[in-house]
Amino acid sequence: MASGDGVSSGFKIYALLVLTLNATFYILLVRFTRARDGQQYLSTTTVLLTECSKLCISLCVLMKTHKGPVGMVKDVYKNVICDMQDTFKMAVPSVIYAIQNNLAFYALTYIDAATYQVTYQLKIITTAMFMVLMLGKQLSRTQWMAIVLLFFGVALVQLESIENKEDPSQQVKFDVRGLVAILLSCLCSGFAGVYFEKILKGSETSLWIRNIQLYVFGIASAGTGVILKDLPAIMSNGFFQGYDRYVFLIIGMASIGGLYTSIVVKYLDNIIKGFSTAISIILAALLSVYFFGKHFGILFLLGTSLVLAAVYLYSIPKKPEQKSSIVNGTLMRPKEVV
Ligand code: NCC
Repeated sequence: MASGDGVSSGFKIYALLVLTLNATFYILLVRFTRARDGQQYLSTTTVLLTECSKLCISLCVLMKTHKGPVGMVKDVYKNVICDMQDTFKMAVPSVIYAIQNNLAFYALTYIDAATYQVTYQLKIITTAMFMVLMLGKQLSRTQWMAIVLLFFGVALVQLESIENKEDPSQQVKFDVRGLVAILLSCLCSGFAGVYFEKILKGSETSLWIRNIQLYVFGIASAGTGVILKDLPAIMSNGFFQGYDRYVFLIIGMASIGGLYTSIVVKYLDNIIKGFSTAISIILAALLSVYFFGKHFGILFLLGTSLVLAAVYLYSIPKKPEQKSSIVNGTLMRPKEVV
């Protein structure tokens, strides 16, 4: 892996590993808390607390970079408060991410973790779509083929989930509301991810300043979500209703996942982020067997294999354009050149 950006390949692999493992356990944990009986916590409040925690962590990292609070305050004042026009660029992805983060909780109330994780890979398609539309990225024929393969893989997994629904012993939950939520979530993830990458890589502004800008608006959008959706419930049962150590763990993991997402997008890109989460499909599937007693049939395995094959095909780098050469005065086609 190229390392002309000041960080080692080891660090990039480490960041991808944290992202993947964290996402795997995060989805399992959200699914576990949404599937259990008892008073349910409000997902809007966890999204809001996650934004607050990411803002605090980003400020701490910036403080460490500046070796003290004075440099950090100056940096934030100059780049976040004085340059409001620039700061406002992050309002768009923050609103989209707030919607997406809430959709994840909604979806995981209706479908199981492994199916969610596999279906959510559709975001590779939406990300590719937005890469083409917003960054002018060109995709090779193999890469488009990979996208079609991905469709088939995901369709197979869904087929099995729908079949399993008839068998109560399998305890697989699949509800069309969950599917719609995932599809919307994929659009949000693709758009917001590519938008963030475009802004981040299109200017000199540091990652942590960009994150602070994003999380300031994230708090505002998540706060609006809390008021619009759950104000009456909070008035009657409190902000922290249904909270226990697992919910706090979810907030911690969501913060780690978000911050590492930003690191991976900065030093790699959105597509590689997609590969790393694809690995978590396999882990989530294996762990679902252990935690939820889920059984997988041939369709699930086939679908998952197709999805992974598609992810692999998509990652094959485009061949550099081969030029014809003149050898001994004869024009040779690329294959003929020795
Ligand atoms: O869906 P995904 O990420 O694209 O969502 C990105 C998450 O990162 C946060 N973010 C993004 C940029 C930035 N500068 N700071 C951030 O905090 C956004 O708020 C958003 O939550 C993935 O690629 O699949 C990934 O998936 C999520 C999560 O599993 C799904 O969104 C669940 O539906 C992962 N998050 C966690 O594991 C907590 C993320 O790490 C990878």
